Amino acid sequence: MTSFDVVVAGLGAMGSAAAFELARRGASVLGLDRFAPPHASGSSHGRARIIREAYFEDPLYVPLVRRAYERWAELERLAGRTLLVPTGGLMLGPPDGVVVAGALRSAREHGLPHELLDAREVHHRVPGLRVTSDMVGVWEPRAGFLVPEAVIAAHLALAADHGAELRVEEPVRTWDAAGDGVVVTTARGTYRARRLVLAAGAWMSSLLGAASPPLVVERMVQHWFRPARDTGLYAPSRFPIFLCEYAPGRTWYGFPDVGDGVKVALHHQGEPADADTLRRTVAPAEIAYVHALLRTFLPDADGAHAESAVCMYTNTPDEHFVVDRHPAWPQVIVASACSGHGFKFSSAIGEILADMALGERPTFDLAPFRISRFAHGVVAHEGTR
Ligand code: PYC
Repeated sequence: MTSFDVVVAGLGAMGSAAAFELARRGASVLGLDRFAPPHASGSSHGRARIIREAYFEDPLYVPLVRRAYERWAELERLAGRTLLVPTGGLMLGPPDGVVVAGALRSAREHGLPHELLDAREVHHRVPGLRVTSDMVGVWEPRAGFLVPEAVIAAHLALAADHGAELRVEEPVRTWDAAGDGVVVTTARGTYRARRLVLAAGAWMSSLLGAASPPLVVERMVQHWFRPARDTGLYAPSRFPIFLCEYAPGRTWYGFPDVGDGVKVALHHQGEPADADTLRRTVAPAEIAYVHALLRTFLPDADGAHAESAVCMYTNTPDEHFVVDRHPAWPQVIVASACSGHGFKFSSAIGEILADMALGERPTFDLAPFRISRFAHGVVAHEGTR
């Protein structure tokens, strides 16, 4: 049986970053994935993922995203290509809404550069965008987007350069704690390791069994539209990433046109799904719904529908991450760092996972991300059998 220091199960956003960081630190690493990443069957495709700093979800993410920015810059240097496109960002909605009030709180608590704009000022700053007069916008200059497929490819290429063995189209079937290590079984082999990092995204519950936090996979649809006229209003130099709370509890988001159309999507509001039976077709009504939002908020982008792509969020009940050791087996590290807002952090989470796997103390307080906060979902078990 081949032995490794660490097996990483799942080579998407988090797993690829962890595999790179572990291999770079000299660990022997086996990375396993059910597909051949980067791929379009999980949670990290779509050519653009938001990065932003005035984090409306909770100020606790600000130090983490700051570290992620440092790591993205390093990854760009190592990969020799652009992976993060700065555009600035607008967090839009009513002044007392979740998005605007939350972004302001994070910006103020962490002294982040930002501006609060009224609806007229939003349109003046970004002529491609119109918000209703009851809305305001928090402008943050460091926001932008990451190119997820290129990021994952870069992490994997660098992991391989540092000696990681990456086995694709080889899903983990079972894992079992063995002494203070683990034995991992796939259709093609059985591997022993000192540590196991589970970063399986929408497949996480099946790998954790009864010990899983209560994760709900949500079907999400990304759409691309061709601006009706060539106004230049949606070029990355003139149009930032945005998140907009357009009704209480309802948010959508978007990106500039980098040549394939303006990309927009609803944030949550998707149907519960199963990763293996995900509905990948997109109904005309889903496209019509987004067309209506474009007509109101980005009228000059409301042209022909070009493309849609289905992906998945893996949500915890409080939408905060799980980054922790398995409750029964500390040699198993669980990273479900998603709930639809995880990608931007993956460079920093990879570093944290490497720290945990190699017995080093992570620099971040991981208490908010403990599995035990969902006490009823935590049951010690004998691996996956
Ligand atoms: O994390 O900024 C984000 C985001 C917006 C929509 C999906 N994720």
